[in-house]
Amino acid sequence: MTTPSIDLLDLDSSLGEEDRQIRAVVRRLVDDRVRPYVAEWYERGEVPARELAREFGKLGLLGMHLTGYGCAGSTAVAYGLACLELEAGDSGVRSLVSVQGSLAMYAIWRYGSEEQKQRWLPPMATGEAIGCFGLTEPDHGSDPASMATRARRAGDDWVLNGGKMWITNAPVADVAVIWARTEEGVRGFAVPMDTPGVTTREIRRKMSLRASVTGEISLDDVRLPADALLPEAAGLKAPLSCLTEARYGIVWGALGAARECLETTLRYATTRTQFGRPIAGFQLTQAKLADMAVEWQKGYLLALHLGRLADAGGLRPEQVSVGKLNNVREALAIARQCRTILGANGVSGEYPVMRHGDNLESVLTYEGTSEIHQLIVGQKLTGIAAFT
Ligand code: TGC
Ligand code: FAD
Repeated sequence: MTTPSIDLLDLDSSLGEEDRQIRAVVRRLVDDRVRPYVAEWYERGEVPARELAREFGKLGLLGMHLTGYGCAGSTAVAYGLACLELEAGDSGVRSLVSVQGSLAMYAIWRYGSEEQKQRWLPPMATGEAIGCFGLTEPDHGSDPASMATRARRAGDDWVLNGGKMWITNAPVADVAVIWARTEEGVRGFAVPMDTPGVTTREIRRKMSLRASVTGEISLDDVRLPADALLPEAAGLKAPLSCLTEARYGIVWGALGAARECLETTLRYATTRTQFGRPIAGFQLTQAKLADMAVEWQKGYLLALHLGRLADAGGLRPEQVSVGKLNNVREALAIARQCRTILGANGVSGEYPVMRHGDNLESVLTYEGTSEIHQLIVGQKLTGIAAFT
């Protein structure tokens, strides 16, 4: 059965040919390599991250919006569409790609030395090497300025001590971009994960993002050569600028999770009968479907607008916050509402809706909680920072 389109405003018609082609390729990849397996990965809490990274690398999805060093140099809109399609499969799969490309690779690409770029970016673009991004700590999440991880100079070397928590890809990573406090303020380091003193432990029993590998990183007298320092990254502004990149991908990704929920629900509601008629024929169901489709379209318009601002070189961090706040919040509301329409089947892993809803709980929290994004927008509106 064909799914009715939720693109009521024909927004797709404004996409360029290349953007559509990239979207079609990613959609096919998700159909072949994610959709048939993801419920099982989710249930087991395991995902073949290395295998997937290589497949994504083959298609040029890793760091696809970056230029040089084996990266595809695509438009921001194309990168967004790729995130949407990946997250229609599962938020964890999109996370694998956005942490690799927008956080770890972007940090090295933007702030690294030429040697660091040559060493890490080509194998990361192919998926041979996996990266992670360590900003959050057990006691410092929303407020990374208070981080406790320290880096001190020891001759020409650096010695790192501390710990990072909730780090996507950490247990499977070859390199971690670690942010630490030094005497000169916050600095970033490209830390090979096999450096003595680096240990990682997987975080199990997550009830969300189960098809994503998350871990803790301990740094115990980790001695690094001087060239591990990202020379151009000085101050908290550097990691925060990486977050802007990844948050942009989430603006789009959340729409993918919501689209999957909505399309599943439309198919379900038009075939499931109660009281002698399809449940889609009840006014209460149609009101829910209409409201969700309207919100989805508004989110898509917003993502397209932000993408076009980015492609024109003028996207500001607080504009990305507007997108992340709105699209994740609405995607979660859509997932919850869709679940009601599926009745008992809504809680079954046979359907993707509850998995997406559970995933979106993490998406609402990571990359800046919804409250943090409200405060970023509030600060822009009022000129008053209300974080402390
Ligand atoms: P504040 O004084 O506001 O800013 C310090 C400097 O940074 C600049 N800045 C930014 N630059 C680029 N992009 C941004 N988003 C920026 N936000 C701030 C700012 O202009 C300033 O520059 P300068 O030149 O004046 O020095 O810093 P603050 O300490 O008051 O913090 C502000 C706050 C709360 C907004 C920030 O700390 C924050 O965003 N907190 C949330 C933390 C967070 O989002 N962590 C995410 C960790 S990574 C992750 O979750 C990955 S999930 C996996 C996946 O993506 O799939
Ligand atoms: P807290 O900061 O303790 O916040 C708890 C609550 O208090 C929230 O509701 C928050 O909004 C609220 N709050 C905090 N401060 C304020 C304030 N000033 N005003 C109002 N309310 C406030 N981090 C990484 O560095 N790299 C990763 O790869 C990564 N991957 C992740 C993967 C998953 C699955 C998850 C769940 C998290 C990941 N994170 C990662 C961590 C994530 O970025 C943090 O969880 C997030 O920034 C929030 O920090 P916290 O969990 O410590 O919550």
